[in-house]
Amino acid sequence: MDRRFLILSLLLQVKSETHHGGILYPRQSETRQMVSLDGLWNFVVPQANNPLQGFDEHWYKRHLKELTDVEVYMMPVPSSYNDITTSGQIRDHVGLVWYDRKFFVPKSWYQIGRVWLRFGSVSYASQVWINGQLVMSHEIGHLPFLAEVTNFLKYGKENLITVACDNTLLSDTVPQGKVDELETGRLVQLYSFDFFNYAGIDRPVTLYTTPKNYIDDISVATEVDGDVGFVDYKITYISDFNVTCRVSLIDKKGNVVAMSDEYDEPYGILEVPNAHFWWPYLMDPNPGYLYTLQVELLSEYGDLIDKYSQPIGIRSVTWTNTSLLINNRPVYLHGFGRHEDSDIRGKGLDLPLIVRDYNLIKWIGANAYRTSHYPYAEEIMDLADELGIMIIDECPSVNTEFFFDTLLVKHKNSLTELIKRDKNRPSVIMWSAANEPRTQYPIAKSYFKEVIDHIKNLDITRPTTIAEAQSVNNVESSEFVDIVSFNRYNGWYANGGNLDAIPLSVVGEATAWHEKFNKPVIMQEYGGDTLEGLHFTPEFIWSEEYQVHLMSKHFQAFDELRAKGFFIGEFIWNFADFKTAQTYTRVGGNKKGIFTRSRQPKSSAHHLRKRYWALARQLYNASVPSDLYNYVAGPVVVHDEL
Ligand code: GCB
Repeated sequence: MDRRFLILSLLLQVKSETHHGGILYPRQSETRQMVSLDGLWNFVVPQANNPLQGFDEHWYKRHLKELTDVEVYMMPVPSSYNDITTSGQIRDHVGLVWYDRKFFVPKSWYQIGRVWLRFGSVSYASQVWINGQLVMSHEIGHLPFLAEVTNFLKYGKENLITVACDNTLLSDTVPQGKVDELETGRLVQLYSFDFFNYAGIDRPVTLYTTPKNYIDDISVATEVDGDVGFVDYKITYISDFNVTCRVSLIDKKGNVVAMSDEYDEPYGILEVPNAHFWWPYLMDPNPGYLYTLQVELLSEYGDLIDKYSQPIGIRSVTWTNTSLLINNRPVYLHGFGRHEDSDIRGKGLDLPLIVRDYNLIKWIGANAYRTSHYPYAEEIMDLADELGIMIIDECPSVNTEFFFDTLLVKHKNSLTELIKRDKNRPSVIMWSAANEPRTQYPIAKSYFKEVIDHIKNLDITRPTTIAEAQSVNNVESSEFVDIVSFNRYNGWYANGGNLDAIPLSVVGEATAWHEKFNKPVIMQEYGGDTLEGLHFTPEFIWSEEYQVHLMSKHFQAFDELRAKGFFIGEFIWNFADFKTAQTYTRVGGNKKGIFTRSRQPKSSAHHLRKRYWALARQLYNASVPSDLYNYVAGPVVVHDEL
């Protein structure tokens, strides 16, 4: 095997060393402490002629700052590394990069129980050392991983953490890619998906403690009946002596509204009379109501051993062959496909950006989005839970072209990790198993049957979908999903410059999907690139006017489809402009956003806002914002009356 591709396979061989238990979000409590390792790390790219330099020279055993034959950069964590420096080589680097930093562990943590190290995600594959010793490896970006590091740390002293991160995508990674070598010998990463392959430690890094005997995982499923809510919970824990689990449900005012029974088993059902249900944004004046499920692990003498508080929402999700229902009320999804993407930090978590995004989502009157084309940061998902935004949660399988067993294993792993992470989120109302896989190939049939069966083995409480680009007549996978989704670019990739055929095409295609599969249908992507500030009347492709008209033609189709009773959602592609690989079809990236990359509205955003609020008023009787329409003219004054 080519020495340059060795790294990824090296990383993967040690995968079994990662933790197999729960992946609960780190939270402080009476029994748990936390230290953030975010901040400025050291960052090094190996010499181009020796990609394995870090391994050859045991970089994990020394401080990167001491290296003299490579440049040592400052690198913020969390962030993608690609756009931070001024080097094109770093932006387009293929293969390994190295990070390290020193950190202090309090003396009081010695014999506190256990210390854990958790990464929100590292893209794409990584190995982690503490004080020169390997502690974990992980493959697949956009998902958290952790390991217990109790015995690797020096207490009351300085410690060194080193991370090797590899962004190489090959035919057996999720998503797939291919590496080519230019005549100059430089490696180039190729991929068919349409967003920049950002990499690095892009989400928070946390060190936290648990007692030796601890709560490992919490799983919750909720139901509603009239105004009663039911919370079905299961707790897993690690303990070397007998313990009980006391579970209390606490409302927003701090009142305990339900508790586990006297036996305090690690499973049970809480009944909540007059429950505040979790409602989607716009369907209720108080959307996104969250309770706290407080779990206490107690010794047989009643002493507190461990405590963890999990936010939960009480709601039901059900579906038929024509509709999707939350708390037994049909919902119509109106929102976006999105990306984690912004200037400079790439896919790195950025709190100002994500709060701005949710403010725009609320401003525009959307009630849903899909995490196209990978799981988003937990902090982003937390806000969806809190604000009542419905999420179609997608795993990182995008544009898969070649199907084989080792890939299937990784694809299923990504879903296992995603569902483990997001299973308790009320905002997650559907799992998306893939975006635009090449499901025209016969082999895709057995592959996706297994993928969907796998999801169903892990979670039967939510419907499944795949965002399809194939035509209704040659798709091999839609028979397995609960909800049919399709992406189509009428007036853009098909019939660019001609908008008049859109309503007929969209109505015809959506109806054909429903007639063939007898399932509810969502249009997951439609849209057209638009250069902010480019204006033409009559509308002309790439102008703001063209995007507005393209949307209006789709709105006509959507209204016709809604009247037919099986059409349950419209998602404009995309929420905001985003960066892609360099290609002559993309001017500085994909410009299909209705917001610019810096999150300012194009004309289309104002247009979409009027529709989404009109839907909210029509469907849920929501009161529309006072600034939706600008004042134009008062009542007509008849001359004779003067
Ligand atoms: C698609 C893909 C999306 C692209 C979009 C486009 O079908 O799902 O990732 O960005 O088309 O703009 O071409």
